Amino acid sequence: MTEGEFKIIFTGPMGAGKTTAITALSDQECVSTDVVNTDLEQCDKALTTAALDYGHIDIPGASGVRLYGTPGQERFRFMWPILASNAAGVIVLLNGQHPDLDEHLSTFVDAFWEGGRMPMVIGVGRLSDDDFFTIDAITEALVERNINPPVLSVDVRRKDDVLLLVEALLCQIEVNELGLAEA
Ligand SMILES: Nc1nc2c(ncn2[C@@H]2O[C@H](COP(=O)(O)OP(=O)(O)OP(=O)(O)O)[C@@H](O)[C@H]2O)c(=O)[nH]1
Ligand SMILES: [Mg+2]
Repeated sequence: MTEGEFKIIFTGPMGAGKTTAITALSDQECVSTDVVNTDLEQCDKALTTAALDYGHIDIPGASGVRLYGTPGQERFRFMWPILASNAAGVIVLLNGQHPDLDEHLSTFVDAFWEGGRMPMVIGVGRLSDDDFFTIDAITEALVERNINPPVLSVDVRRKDDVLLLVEALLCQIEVNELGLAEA
């Protein structure tokens, strides 16, 4: 990694849009490891990530940010800690319309939260403009766990939406660093 650069992770269940988000945001050609999706029951789409996604952005006034996407499928779960190693923060993407939304939230928060050490932002996709209920329900579920990462609605196909998630995460990273410095 070039000095001053840091890495952030996009994670979440299959089809939440990790590959789409990194592709929308990256200012370099992305590396993708998508293969044919044989698990159409879990998510009806042609391809699925087998190892990782990789992209990169320059943030004005800050250093470069390396963007890594995890696979969503549990069978590639062994990649999650490998990718999370040395990460500055994690963006959990969820499909707000999925019937297993609660389970997805628990699975990915538990896997990446690291007892509060990992700065985190939750991005919820596929919500209608007037769906405040889902964001509230997710926020409440997180409060019940005594954690309060920002929860934002996102369309992963829109670069500006994804950039907002990254900026929110950069704020969380800064807050964490200040907290550590004061501790
Ligand atoms: N119509 C619609 N499609 C969406 C929306 N958000 C995401 N998508 C689509 O959902 C799909 C998400 O696929 P991927 O980006 O491959 O998802 P992933 O999270 O990388 O999935 P895995 O690698 O399999 O874990 C893409 O085809 C997106 O275009 C939305 O709000 N509306
Ligand atoms: Mg993917």
